[in-house]
Amino acid sequence: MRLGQFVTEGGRNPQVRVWGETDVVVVSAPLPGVLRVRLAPQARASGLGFPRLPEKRSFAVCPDLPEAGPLNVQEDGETLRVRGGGLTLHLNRQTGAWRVTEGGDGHGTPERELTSVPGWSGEAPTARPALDAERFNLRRSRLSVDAPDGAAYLGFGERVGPLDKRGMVLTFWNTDCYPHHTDTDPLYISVPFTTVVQGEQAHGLFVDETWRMTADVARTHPRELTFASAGPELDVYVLAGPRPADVLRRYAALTGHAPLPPLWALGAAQSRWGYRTADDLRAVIAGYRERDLPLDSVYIDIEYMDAFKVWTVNRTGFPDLGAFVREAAGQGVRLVPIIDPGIKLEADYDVYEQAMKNDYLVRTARGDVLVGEVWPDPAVFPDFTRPEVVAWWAARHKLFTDAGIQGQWNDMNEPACFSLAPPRETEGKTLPYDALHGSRPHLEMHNAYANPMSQASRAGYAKYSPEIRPWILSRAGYAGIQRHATVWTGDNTSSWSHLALSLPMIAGLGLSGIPFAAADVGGFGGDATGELLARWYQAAVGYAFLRNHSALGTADQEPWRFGEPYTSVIRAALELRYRLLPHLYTLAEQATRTGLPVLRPLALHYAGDEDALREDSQYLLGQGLMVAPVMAAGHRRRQVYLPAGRWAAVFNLSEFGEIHEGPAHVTADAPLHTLPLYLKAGEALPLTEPAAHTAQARWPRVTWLAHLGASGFVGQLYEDAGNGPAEGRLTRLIGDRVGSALHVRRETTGEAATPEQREVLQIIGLDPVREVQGAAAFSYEDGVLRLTLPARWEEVTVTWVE
Ligand code: MIG
Repeated sequence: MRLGQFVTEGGRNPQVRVWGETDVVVVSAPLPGVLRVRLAPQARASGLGFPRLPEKRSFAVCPDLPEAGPLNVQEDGETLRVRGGGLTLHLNRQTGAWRVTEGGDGHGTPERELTSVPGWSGEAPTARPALDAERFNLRRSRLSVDAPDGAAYLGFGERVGPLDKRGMVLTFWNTDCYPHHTDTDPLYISVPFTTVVQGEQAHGLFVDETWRMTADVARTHPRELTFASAGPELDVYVLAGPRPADVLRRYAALTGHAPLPPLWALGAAQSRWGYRTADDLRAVIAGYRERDLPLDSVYIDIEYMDAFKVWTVNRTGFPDLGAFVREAAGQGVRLVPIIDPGIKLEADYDVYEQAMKNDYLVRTARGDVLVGEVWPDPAVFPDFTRPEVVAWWAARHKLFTDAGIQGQWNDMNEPACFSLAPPRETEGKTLPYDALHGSRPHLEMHNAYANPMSQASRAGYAKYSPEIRPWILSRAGYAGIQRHATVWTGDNTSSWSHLALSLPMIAGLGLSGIPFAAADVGGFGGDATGELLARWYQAAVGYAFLRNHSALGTADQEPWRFGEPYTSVIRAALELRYRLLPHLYTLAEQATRTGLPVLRPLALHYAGDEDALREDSQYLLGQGLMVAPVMAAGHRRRQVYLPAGRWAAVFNLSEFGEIHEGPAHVTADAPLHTLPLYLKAGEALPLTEPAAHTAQARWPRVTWLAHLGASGFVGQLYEDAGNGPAEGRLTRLIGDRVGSALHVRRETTGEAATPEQREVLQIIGLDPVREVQGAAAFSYEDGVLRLTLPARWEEVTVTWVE
């Protein structure tokens, strides 16, 4: 028998441990609807402490989870049944095969299988520690999971290609790759988590291993998903649905909710690798302001440093950083400097000296400090996997907080390394598999590297600027990165294919538990055109954040660089973004509680609809606003898919047109200045007026745009100071439809309403109005009712002619 014995242990965190001659399985129920199955094949030979497994330090799972749930164990011949968190593991002790089911607990719910694992295996480590990268066994532990016909596999982190990853072989190895293409794998971020959708039902599968890993998603074997890890274990979490949104909610509870970004970070941002001095940045800010283009932040790339030495500022370009931060703030603009992990190896450079003295650096397998090349050359690498290094790095942020900086971007944290001294081959431009983080090989720690680096950034701001809400952007990451940072999709190019690719990439990150993600608007590498940039700004209206960025040596790409009509089209897209901010900020706040991303693939809300499931050229903002950008040169119309429900065309949020009955494929007319948008019946969106930059997320003017549904509509608005603690008020706008009358009221929780707030309510989908009670003024034109609401209004009633 492969797994003969078992024992239930652990007071606070119950677990069932099962073992045989060589293998160990540990089962627990960390959260309701989540079962953890830790598999350690060949545990005896791996020296893992057989038949017990050592405590695991996860970079993904929240360190402060509540106590795990109780477990109930039943022996049934060779099958062991472990029930916990509402799920049941059925483990065949003869073969090691297992399944996880839900229901069937005698409470009337039929048993339903979530996942089935016919096999898992491992190989004992090689006798001698390998010095040569080629001798690492990259497929040391393997797990095969049944992949039923028709099941779709969403998520899996940062990937190109379609939303459904079925038929792809994915590698988990964070890679600085430039340029990437529509079939490049891997990229910068590794999240071994997928939501499996079968018909109406979904469940999640998360393999919490930072070791280099691959997932063969039913490619080699059409009905088998196979994970192969270079590590000794497979730490598997099965997450219940039933809907994709439930899977994401559970995954967020397990790996952490993203903190709320400050409002300014959601406004327009301008960046370029090539702005060298404070004067360059002044000119950029002036360029925006002169042309009445909204702008909230400017990013500062590596040239602000002194010889690419992190935590230094070159005094020629930036004679007084603090003064410049204040000057920009006076124009409503925040500065966001870059930080790279590589430290220049240079005598008397204090960052290097401290790191050397305290033994904070990554070492070679032979024990020397590892020396590579990044922008600083030669460069050494902090070992962020150790807490003392995180604390030290956090303290360095004082350079920024003293200057009044409130956000930064952590780049090159895969970590990227251009070459090694002495030269060696590596997989991707990074450190060798056998480099050492303390006693752990890089092969194990590589994918984790960016998480503690961004954790350090967050800790730095928390310590030195506790009153502000920091904005941390990271290029690389592992599962759980959302607790520490937001991410961007790295070095894309100024091409139509990359514009289109940005949507499934961002949506896929959202489906991987990272709700705040965006691509560089206009494209990083190569030269943009006016049309591309204009269409990109339109498509990006619902990116979680909106940063125009481009590479050194490429054509200028600020919004005005291509002249008219492009500048005006881009201004209109930016104004649309600012009008949408109350809705986007409300979605952002929801993301911090539900794990649902800001930019949502249709799959999230219409998983049972085959057309919606794989649609990746459109997205939803919330449940009810469909965004269908034009993403091809010269195109002036496009096909749009509208799932079940009624959808009103609300192009540019100002041109109200036809109402469509979904599911339907419709054609949208979209000349250059038009972004096709559709609002679902039953939804109300909070909007405001455009502004030069953001202020507080307490909007002096709110326009609710509602589409009347069969039972009325509902809208939500979250408001707070836009910075500092995320404590604000939530307003629900409720329209109840009773016959040919509509009663509108609002419910507010949290702090009192801003007295000077002025609200307007626009309602689409009404028949000619007969009477309005409770509004200060109203008009009815072309099927749109516009109501001006009096201060402190309580209820408005509309009746109409049926
Ligand atoms: O090797 O800092 O993805 O956004 O402008 C390139 C220069 C390093 C890569 C980042 C990009 C940034 C660039 N960096």
